[in-house]
Amino acid sequence: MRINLKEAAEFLKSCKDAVIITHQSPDGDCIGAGFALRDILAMLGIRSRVICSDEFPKRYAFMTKTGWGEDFEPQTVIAVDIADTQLMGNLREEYENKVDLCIDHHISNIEYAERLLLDPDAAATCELIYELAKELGVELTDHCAACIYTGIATDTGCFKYECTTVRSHEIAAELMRNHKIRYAAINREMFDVKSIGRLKMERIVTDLMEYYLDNKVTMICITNKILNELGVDANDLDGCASIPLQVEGVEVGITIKEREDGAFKVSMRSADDVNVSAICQKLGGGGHVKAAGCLVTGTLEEVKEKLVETVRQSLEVE
Ligand SMILES: [Mn+2]
Repeated sequence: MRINLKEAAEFLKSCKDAVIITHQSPDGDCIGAGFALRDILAMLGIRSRVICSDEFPKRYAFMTKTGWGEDFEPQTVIAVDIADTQLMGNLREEYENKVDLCIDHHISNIEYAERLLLDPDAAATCELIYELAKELGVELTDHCAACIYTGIATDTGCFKYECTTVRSHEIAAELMRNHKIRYAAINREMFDVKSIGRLKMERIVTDLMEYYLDNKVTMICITNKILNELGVDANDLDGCASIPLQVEGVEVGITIKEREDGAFKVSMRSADDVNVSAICQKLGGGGHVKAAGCLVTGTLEEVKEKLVETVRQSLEVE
């Protein structure tokens, strides 16, 4: 059932002993939303605990320093920034049918929760958390403000993606006006700082970049062999899908990553007009207009050929 902000605030006020689920491959928005919500619930005198199927990347450690939460038998299950129960990872089985409230901004939300607060116009779930706090009349701590700021900053690519709205800027401004947030340090940590493994990987990726269709399509293939040789882990791959789009004149950037089982996970990004969600749907996947993905099987050569051909057909139609 869809509910509005007021109803979600009422629900939060009356809930108790809540687990807050964040999605697999956690990002700044779900972590920020989870830990900000935990702060807000604490101010209402409600115990909560944040959980996730995966470990958090190190750069988000400042958000977890207030603690993951208390130990209790959950009475309430809240999901933040989770559009589909599949994204719960190994927590799915336990929680998929038990979510009392989902707070989300993905238009693709499959409405699995008992109550859903969804605003597809919000750039980040953290914007909804901020509005809930206001609705509840809760005075934010600086930590809570920093978590919300981080969620908005990361989901908007530091306020530069198209999803960024007046409201994103207004909330960030209100947070900066009323709180001590180390925003320069946070943004440096989120957007500029790279692990050595990541830098090595970017170098290799740039070397390996392939160009198709008059350089309108760029592609990088990250095989398990490359990962093993470099000794880089999954965290180093975070955000890699945006690299092929950095090339001048490119329309579609494709990143192929080999999975353990030999299938290839494809991330597709569009620089401007091309709808990559439609392209990925043809290959059994989906996503957003400018960022989508799919899973393709076959040899690497077959996969590449299939991808280039599908993109070529779509470019021709336009
Ligand atoms: Mn989000």
